[in-house]
Amino acid sequence: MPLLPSELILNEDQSIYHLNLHPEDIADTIITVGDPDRVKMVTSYFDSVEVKKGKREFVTHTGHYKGKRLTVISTGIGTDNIDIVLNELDALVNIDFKTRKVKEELKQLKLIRVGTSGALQPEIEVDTFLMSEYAIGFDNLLHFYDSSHLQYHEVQKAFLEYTQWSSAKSTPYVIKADNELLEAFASDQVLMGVTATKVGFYGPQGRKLRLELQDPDLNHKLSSFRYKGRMITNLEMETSGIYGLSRLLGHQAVSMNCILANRYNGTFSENPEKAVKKLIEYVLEHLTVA
Ligand code: R1P
Repeated sequence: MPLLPSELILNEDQSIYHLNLHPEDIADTIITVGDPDRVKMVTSYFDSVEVKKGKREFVTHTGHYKGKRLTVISTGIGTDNIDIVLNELDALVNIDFKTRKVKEELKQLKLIRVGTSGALQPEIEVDTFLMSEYAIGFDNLLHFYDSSHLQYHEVQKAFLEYTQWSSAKSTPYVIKADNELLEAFASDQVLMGVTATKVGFYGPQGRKLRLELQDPDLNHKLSSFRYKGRMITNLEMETSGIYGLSRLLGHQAVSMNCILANRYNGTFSENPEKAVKKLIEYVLEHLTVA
């Protein structure tokens, strides 16, 4: 059955609804960034940029870096946007827009998130590069998909018990990064961690400006939780959605975080732009071999 116009939405020029892209606009290797301005920061290192498109917070550039075709796309903030970006990127490669049917031969994309993040452990210094081996999702995105087979239920159970989790919030889920990409981006310059993905920047990440928090001790519970020698290392807002949907759709994904804040001891990077640029350079160098 062809996908109905209300389900697979195409613009008048046959580009995909939110991303405003045609299938030929994207490469098989895609860097995702949160901030639309970070797209040009990445492609400023490219030899050439052939595609520059955008709509809303979704800015896309495709070009070549050292002979490799790469796409850089901004997702904006949050896993609700990740739902749109991952489904539409997948549709661009795996759905035939003319017949509106899923292709028989599916393509696998490589997705590398280059984002910023806050550390939860006292010893993780600002400006550190941290690669998310696992994501623990405090968003509810994956619960809307048939995804129970992907989740690490034992860790989830241990976490719920340890934190005495209030069920009024969503149930956290745990997903692993792609092993091949973890290997490709690992080095002694990168710390391996477990990333907590949150649905907000303030309350959900334990920041109190004027509003009282439901659980003021939450960040402490997160940082003191241990499971088989692993600990939750950092907070951000997209990784669990990227890992979960990539696994379900058959794509490879890894999340690289530049630690700008340390939430445990209250410090913030003195030169965040420089730190992010260094992570971009690191990722680009490792991509040419990935
Ligand atoms: C919050 O300031 C934003 O920064 C982090 C969070 O995940 C959230 O998107 O990542 P980016 O710098 O990639 O946007």
